[in-house]
Amino acid sequence: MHGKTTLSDNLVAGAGMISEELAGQQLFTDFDKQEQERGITIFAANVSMVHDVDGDEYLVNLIDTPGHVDFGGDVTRAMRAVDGAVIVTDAVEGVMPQTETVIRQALLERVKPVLFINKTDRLVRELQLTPEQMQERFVRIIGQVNGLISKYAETEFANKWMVKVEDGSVAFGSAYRKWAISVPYMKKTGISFKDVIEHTKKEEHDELSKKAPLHKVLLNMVVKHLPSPAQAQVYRIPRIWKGDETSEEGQDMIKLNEKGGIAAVITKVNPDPHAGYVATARIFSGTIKKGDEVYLIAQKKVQRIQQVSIYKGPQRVQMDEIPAGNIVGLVGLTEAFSGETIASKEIHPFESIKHIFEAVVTKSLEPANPADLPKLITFLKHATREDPTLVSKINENTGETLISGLGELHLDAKVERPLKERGIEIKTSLPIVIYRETVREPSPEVEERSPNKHNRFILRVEPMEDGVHQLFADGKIDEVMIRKDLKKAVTLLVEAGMSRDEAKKIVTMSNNNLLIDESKGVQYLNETMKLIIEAFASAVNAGPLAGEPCNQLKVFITDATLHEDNVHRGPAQVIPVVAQGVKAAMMRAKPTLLEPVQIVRIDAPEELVGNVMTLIQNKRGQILDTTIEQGTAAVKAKIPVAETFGLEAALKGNTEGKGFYSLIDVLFEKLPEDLKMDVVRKIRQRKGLPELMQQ
Ligand SMILES: Nc1nc2c(ncn2[C@@H]2O[C@H](COP(=O)(O)OP(=O)(O)O)[C@@H](O)[C@H]2O)c(=O)[nH]1
Ligand SMILES: [Mg+2]
Repeated sequence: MHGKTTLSDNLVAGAGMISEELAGQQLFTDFDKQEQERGITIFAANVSMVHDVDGDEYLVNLIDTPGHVDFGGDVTRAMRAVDGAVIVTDAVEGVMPQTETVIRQALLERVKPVLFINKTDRLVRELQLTPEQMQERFVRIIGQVNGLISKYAETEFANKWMVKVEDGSVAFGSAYRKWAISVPYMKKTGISFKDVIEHTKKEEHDELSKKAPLHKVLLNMVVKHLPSPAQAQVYRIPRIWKGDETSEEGQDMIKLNEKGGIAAVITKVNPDPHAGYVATARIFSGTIKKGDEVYLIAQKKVQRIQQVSIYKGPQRVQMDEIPAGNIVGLVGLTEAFSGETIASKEIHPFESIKHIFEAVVTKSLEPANPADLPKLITFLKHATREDPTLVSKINENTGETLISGLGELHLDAKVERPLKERGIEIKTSLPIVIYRETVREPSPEVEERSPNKHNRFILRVEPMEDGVHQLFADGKIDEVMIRKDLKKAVTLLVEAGMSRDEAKKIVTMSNNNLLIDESKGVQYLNETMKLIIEAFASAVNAGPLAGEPCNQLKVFITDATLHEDNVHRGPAQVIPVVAQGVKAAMMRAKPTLLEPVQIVRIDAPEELVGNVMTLIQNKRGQILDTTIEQGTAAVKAKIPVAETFGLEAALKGNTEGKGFYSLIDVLFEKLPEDLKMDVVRKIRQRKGLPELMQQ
């Protein structure tokens, strides 16, 4: 709501794609019906346009991204496709939790930020600030943004990517009134803050936007401060691609070689009534031509590209070929999914595009008419392919279809509403919380024997060190690193508090749980390890308490005796046995549940802050911090996700409709022990599992 789409309108109008008059009202990039009805951006929208800046022509590939935290997945994927980001903040509301999340997302992808302080007209008209007060406010917002850049940027970028008024990497203006200024532009044209305030007070918006047209000022800033693909790929490729940089394909991408082999990342997949599916991709090397055959690396498939196009918002313009550095629309890649790497030969895949927040809100879906089940399943398959922050799961035991997302709005906009539009009537449950199972203390060793009595496994479990868990939660270590570069992982793990001896014995990780082999000299263990890994993965996928995914566990293989003949130690003799062993060990290690909690910021009029506090306490929440500024209270609080359903409505009710909340972070914390057994019983009931025997 800070004005990103209105701002995009100005650029689109500046490129002659919509009329100047309609800019700021048409909201060209919010072309989806749902977006127009809800008045928010739900889907990232692409527009390629040519701009003349000081006599030179520039091709700008713009992506207007959603702002609502529930659609954050689209922002994360868009960041992979671009090299620069214009951070838009409302001059009145200032830096909000969403601004922090977007800056974090950009810097994770080494995308350089510049800052546009929008809705400056409100400072004049609503707050009636003097030029000095306006500048004070700008300095504060810029300070907060630079604080976030230094918090999330890597050392080598932190300083040089700070935004500064003097060099024009900050601009101020009004996307709605179509004007903007920056220090370099003020120096060049002589226009001043005083002029701006005068024109705004007299509602001479057209005069002002003629003197300081937003698209011109903003593009000057973009062209001067944001890198071209050639400049950006030098440092972005080593971050997002972990293949051999000295290889031919590595060099082609680092040098943006348009004549090199094709290498690109799919950042979005959209159903299209005419073309079937259109995959949006950022090309990092080579030139994609109509008719090219490309490898879909993760899926080990080859597909032919039938159409190559650039985006003009809702429309696509077909081209014969498009070179590296651009964002394209490709038809023909029916098997592609968001995050897939495509290339003209087998190459190391790009890093997976990981969203900052996990899907923590779940609903079970059931077709009103059972005959629609296949349609529902097909729809969910497509929906999760388009948006990987949606996770769908079918419970084998009950056939229950579960869909998880970042929030209620996410599930409504991307699942429930589109199903309705397709005439697939469904019954949905109330939102369900997915917990995590873990242990509070080390277990004793447990022994499990295979049904044929020929094999014996000794296992034990321990809670993971907090520091180690944080490494996984921050995405600093993942399964690929454990598999491909354990040496590097060991260094990080030891720094985070794990013993070197233990770290070196890690076999694999799954769901932020570790399998560690501390056995010595067990014959045939290596050749049985594949089955043990499968058993471990299935055990941590559904814990013993309530069948919820496990987390923050260390599982140890302490010893084993295995039959010399692998006929007697097949999958049936190993997998269920080891899985049972893990669960038995967990049950003897004070098993407990972790619940997802949200760190939120609640903004409300100062005089109603008491109501907000009461509401938080009634929701088993914890107040972390409260700041009061100019009559507005901002309360930072921690609230269990289980208590956030209906929070929006309760907050509106408690604050005469003036309060609103935004998400800062999502994490998992131990559920209070006195609530545990009641929650376990309810989950088991829902899943149709028998009562848990008393511990
Ligand atoms: N006063 C004022 N309102 C604006 C300005 N820019 C956008 N808006 C309004 O803010 C609301 C949200 O704008 P939108 O572009 O959809 O925000 P987005 O969610 O960031 O894309 C709309 O009602 C706009 O008309 C501005 O510069 N001044
Ligand atoms: Mg928008």
